[in-house]
Amino acid sequence: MKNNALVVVDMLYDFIDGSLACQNADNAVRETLKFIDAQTKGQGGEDHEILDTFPILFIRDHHPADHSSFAEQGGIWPPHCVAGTHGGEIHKDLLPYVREELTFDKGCDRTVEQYSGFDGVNNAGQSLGEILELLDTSEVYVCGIATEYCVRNTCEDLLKAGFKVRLLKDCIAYVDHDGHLKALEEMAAEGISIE
Ligand code: VGL
Ligand code: ZN
Repeated sequence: MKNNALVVVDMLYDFIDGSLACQNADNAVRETLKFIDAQTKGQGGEDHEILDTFPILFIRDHHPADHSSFAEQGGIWPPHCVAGTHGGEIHKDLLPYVREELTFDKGCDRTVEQYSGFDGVNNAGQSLGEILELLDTSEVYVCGIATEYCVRNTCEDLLKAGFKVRLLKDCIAYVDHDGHLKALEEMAAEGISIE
């Protein structure tokens, strides 16, 4: 049997309405919830029971307060998604679907920038790729923030690892609209399915 999963990239408050608020973020969260709902149709039961048949994996940008990507340290971004702050938390409407072992943190090392969810690890030190293999996943839906950075890098690494990647275009937010469109075009050319 073919197993599907959903990877939700960085749907965190700093990217939604915080220091690095992205365009279309509120809408992307709403559309993601609709997509998850559509997967549960006919199943009945509680929200979290969907996870037994359709795993949902969450990526979190999770920086120390002095991360090298921050402007104060010579980086290109305002401070964002600092571990332990509200800005680094997953949007509350998605929390019913969050499981600790399916949550992967990246950018935790001060000196390293990590845009790809593939670099994230869960609290047991397991990587996203490792867990997708364990779940016997072949097709991965991707949504989240931001198209040009973490969404793109995550999709490309998933593709390289051999997964069929289906990017949900209504469920993503972006830093710049033109950059978003260009990234979608380039990802489509690479073999990522834009849906
Ligand atoms: C991201 C900028 C800085 C992202 C993360 O999630 O796309 N962008 N850190
Ligand atoms: Zn970051």
